[in-house]
Amino acid sequence: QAVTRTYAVTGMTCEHCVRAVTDELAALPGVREVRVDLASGTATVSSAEPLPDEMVRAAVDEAGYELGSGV
Ligand code: 9UX
Repeated sequence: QAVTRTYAVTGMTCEHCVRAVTDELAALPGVREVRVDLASGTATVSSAEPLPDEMVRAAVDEAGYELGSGV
């Protein structure tokens, strides 16, 4: 069954930011669904298997933003 986790993402200020983060996270292996919310600064990712934190961090960094601590 899928694993769903919500991450804090800092630095997003517009819908283009949201798109960039969404696209990077969606490209990770086994990802089924990504929902990035600008207002709360969160990204919720559903994946077939748990994603290593460093993989998620690298994807958010690649998009130009930063993974925050906690949810
Ligand atoms: Mo959202 Mo534009 O950061 O640089 S305001 S993409």
